Amino acid sequence: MEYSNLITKLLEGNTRAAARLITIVENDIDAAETIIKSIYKSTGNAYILGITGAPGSGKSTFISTLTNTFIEQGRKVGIICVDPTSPITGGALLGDRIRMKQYFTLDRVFIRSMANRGQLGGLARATEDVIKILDAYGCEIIIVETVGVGQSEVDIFKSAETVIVLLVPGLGDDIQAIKAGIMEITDIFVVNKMDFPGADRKVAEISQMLELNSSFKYQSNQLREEYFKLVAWPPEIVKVNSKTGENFKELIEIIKKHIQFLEDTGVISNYLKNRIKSETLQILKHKLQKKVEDLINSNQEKIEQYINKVIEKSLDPYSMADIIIKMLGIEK
Ligand SMILES: Nc1nc2c(ncn2[C@@H]2O[C@H](COP(=O)(O)OP(=O)(O)OP(=O)(O)O)[C@@H](O)[C@H]2O)c(=O)[nH]1
Ligand SMILES: [Mg+2]
Repeated sequence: MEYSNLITKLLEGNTRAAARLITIVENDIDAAETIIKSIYKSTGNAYILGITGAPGSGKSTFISTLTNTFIEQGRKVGIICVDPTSPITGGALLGDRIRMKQYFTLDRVFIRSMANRGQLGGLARATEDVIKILDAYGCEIIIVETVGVGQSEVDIFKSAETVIVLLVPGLGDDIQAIKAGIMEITDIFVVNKMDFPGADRKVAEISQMLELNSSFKYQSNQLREEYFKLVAWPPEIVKVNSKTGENFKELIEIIKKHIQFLEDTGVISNYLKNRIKSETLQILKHKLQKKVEDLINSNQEKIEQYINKVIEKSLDPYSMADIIIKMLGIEK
């Protein structure tokens, strides 16, 4: 098989092979299919941590410090920086790569930036595939960072076992901004820059918001619960200083506690089911769309005739769609 050499090297923990394969799955969905099929059995060992926060909230600094802690524990860490807002890998992320460069020499951290280059099958699909490659490569912890807060994060974080949102002391604007979507899947709220004035007030604000939204505590992780009626995890709040590492011990304890919770309650296997379900749906959508496009391209004359019939009103678009579905060999 075309990629078997690279895959063998990947499974041996070869960094270059991981980088090459990631580039391939990002750019070629057919190749992605071949690659993921053959590495799938070697995946499922990584713990995935999703991290988001407004620009400037300190995500890069926070991730650096957190990664350092994991490395000290002897872990191998993968970091995927996803930017759904940028059509190309932006300067900020490149800057991050340079700032984080110290890790490259350690051979224990693999950093990759991904932007929304209109990936076939979507950015979430590409991210899922990159996660699997890093998992097979031997990363025990995979950190997925996204910029900003919105629906795209919710899709990207579908695979994350723990979701962390970074907020900073000051006006409550960032709280308002995260209310839509991401809120329901947040497991840990981190008030970063605790050395700034107002950190405690921010903690209180978050706590108030969680309580005000009366049923929130019981509805947390709602998006994941929808199908599986999971036991709710009341979100934790912790303040840290990412520059000095202050309170990271506490943070690590909370992360451990969350992992323990997921395992004790069996929630973790529900996450996996949910993830497989949504991932398969995405793949199906893409495959069916491609099949339809291929069919239309190779039956242009016939399609033209049907279009004319619709114009003449002897056919309507719904019936035409049914005919195409029949042509695909799928019964309605
Ligand atoms: N005082 C203080 N400064 C911090 C802390 N964490 C981050 N910073 C500073 O905040 C600024 C922004 O930090 P970044 O880590 O680049 O933030 P970011 O969220 O990655 O920013 P973007 O990538 O632009 O979205 C930098 O100047 C950091 O040094 C902290 O805990 N305390
Ligand atoms: Mg950054």
